[in-house]
Amino acid sequence: MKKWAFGLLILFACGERDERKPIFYEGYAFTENHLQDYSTAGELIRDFFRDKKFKESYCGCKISDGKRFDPSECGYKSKFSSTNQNTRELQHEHVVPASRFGVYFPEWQPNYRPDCTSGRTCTSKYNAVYKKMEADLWNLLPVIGELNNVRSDLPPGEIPGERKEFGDCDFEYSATVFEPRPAVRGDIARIYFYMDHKYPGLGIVADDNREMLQKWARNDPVTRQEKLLADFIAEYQGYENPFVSEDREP
Ligand SMILES: [Ca+2]
Repeated sequence: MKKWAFGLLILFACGERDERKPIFYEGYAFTENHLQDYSTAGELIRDFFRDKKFKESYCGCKISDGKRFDPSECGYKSKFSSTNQNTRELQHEHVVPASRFGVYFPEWQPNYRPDCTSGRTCTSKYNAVYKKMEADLWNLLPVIGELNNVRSDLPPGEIPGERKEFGDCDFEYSATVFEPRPAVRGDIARIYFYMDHKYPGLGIVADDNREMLQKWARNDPVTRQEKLLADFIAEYQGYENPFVSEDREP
């Protein structure tokens, strides 16, 4: 092949690849400290909660050692199984579900590569930007494993009535939304506003949830636990969530 023709071919191939490349994340900036691994992020959050006598988010149960919680005072009872490990374990919930931003990556699409078993594993394996988004400490809260499973990818919302299915724990869910207890609604709203601000173009906060999240943030101002966690994350990751630190009106 002639040199110029080869060059043209390369140019064409690059041009074609550029066209297919998703542009939504090109402007996303990460600090040097930003983790690239979700499990390390979870461990860091777990370390933060060790020995602080803080509360897990969905039921307000006291966290005993970063990995477990004490169900005696918060009234949580498992719905699905008392022998299920997840009912006793604390996990680190993506407040904005990973699928909420993951679906925008080409690697998330079915059959992206033959070695991929799911969109999530594939995107974690092949997309460095996604990995960082998934490991963003600002998006993690400690919650009871069972409720993490139940919440799954449901968006936050309000459910009429008070149908409690986990003992006295004020956590409700339907086929379309989950409703957290009032004391953590502001925390969740401020995380949604952070994620929308940090990763624009994905509609994380949009017309259908903006007003409710603004109301949640107003009615549940920043508390000591939320502030201390924010200080820890800001020091580690290198920047603040302005909706927590500056009390910025979302
Ligand atoms: Ca709160």
